[in-house]
Amino acid sequence: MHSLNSLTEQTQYYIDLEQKFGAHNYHPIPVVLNRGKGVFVWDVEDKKYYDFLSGYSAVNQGHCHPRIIAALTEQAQKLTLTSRAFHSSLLGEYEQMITSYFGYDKVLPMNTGVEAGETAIKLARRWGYKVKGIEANQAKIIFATGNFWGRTLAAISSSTDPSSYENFGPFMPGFELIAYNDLNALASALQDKNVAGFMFEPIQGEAGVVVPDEGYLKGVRDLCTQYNVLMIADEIQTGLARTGKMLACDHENVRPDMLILGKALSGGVLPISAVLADDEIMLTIQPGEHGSTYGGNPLACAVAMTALQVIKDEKMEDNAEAMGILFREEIKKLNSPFIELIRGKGLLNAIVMKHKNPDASWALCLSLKENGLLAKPTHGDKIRFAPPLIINRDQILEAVRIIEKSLATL
Ligand code: IF1
Repeated sequence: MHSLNSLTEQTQYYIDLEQKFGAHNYHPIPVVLNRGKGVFVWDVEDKKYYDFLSGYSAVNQGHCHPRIIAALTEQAQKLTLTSRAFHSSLLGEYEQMITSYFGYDKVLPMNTGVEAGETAIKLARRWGYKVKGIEANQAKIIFATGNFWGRTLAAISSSTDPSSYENFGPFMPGFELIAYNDLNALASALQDKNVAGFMFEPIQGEAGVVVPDEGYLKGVRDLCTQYNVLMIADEIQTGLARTGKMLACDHENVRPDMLILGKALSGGVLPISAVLADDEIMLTIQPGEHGSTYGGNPLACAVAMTALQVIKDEKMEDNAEAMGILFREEIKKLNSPFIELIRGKGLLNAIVMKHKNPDASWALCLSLKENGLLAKPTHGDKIRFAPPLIINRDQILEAVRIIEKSLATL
């Protein structure tokens, strides 16, 4: 735990407000931010930090990317929401752009990541009944242990993390769990004719950046094809150049039947998510059978089109690949007795701490904050390091120096 009295009264003032008037559903690092630009954020004391969390990969393009902010502010003066009761001039153009960008027939626009996950499950069930011929209300979706795809009752029904599901039951039926990175487990689960889909993360983010073996994604693709089960890739955290390719699935050249995007689809500006699929799946939902108030709103369309364009224009995939290799190499060179290992792809990395003290990762993150870098532990002994994809070589090297300095305080 941090010693509160060491925080300045400004920071303390804002933390106290949240403590008094906000739900206590988070335990943040004790820093109060009020400005962001590129790879940096500033706190209320005007102290500057490297952001190595990037809004959990929502800020891949960097904080307040000028082109994305320009798209936001320009569209905000014109038209922000029509609802889907009417057409808008931006929705069709956005749909055309994102479907050709990723190579799918159609897109269903939603807002948060978990809504997109729910949408994908509804589409998979509907496809299961209408196309695969599964008996009514018998459709099953397979998930991997250690998954995280949000906080709704359906999402926590597939969770293996007690802090996600405990005392929130009863749970959604028709969900089954298998071990992650285990093709035998998947093959046996898919024997069941009632299975409509396998929904998984190509790299598990919340679980602590768990990278499956080479060949896992290809194996999933082949098994789903063989057993006529939809391969549903949740790329909300791994997509949009984060892992050094536009999609994590691109590392093995596999094309999921359904692609789920969120987070950086807006560059961290507002919640935008999407499910992409071909007609056989997408058209199993007809008018009036699914939607949302803000899904596909003109403001989101303008922001998302620019957020997608800048990823390509600024070659963020290549930079993420190169800077990720540099980061992992430099961390390994530290040879720290407190680091068990570092793992990841592109700029989605995590260190696994080796320390008898369970609070070591929290203490390290507090020290990193003192030294000008923001990161947060995930699941105890792992610390995710995921800066915006625009970070350059000098900034990576400076960040590693900060990490080295903080490790020395343990
Ligand atoms: C929070 C975790 C990460 C996601 C994947 C769907 C969603 C997420 C792969 C749902 C959201 C966020 C939620 C956020 C912290 C962050 C997170 F720690 F919670 F698990 F990244 F690992 N699929 N992940 O990672 O998207 O509905 O939130 O827009 O504070 O809960 P959402």
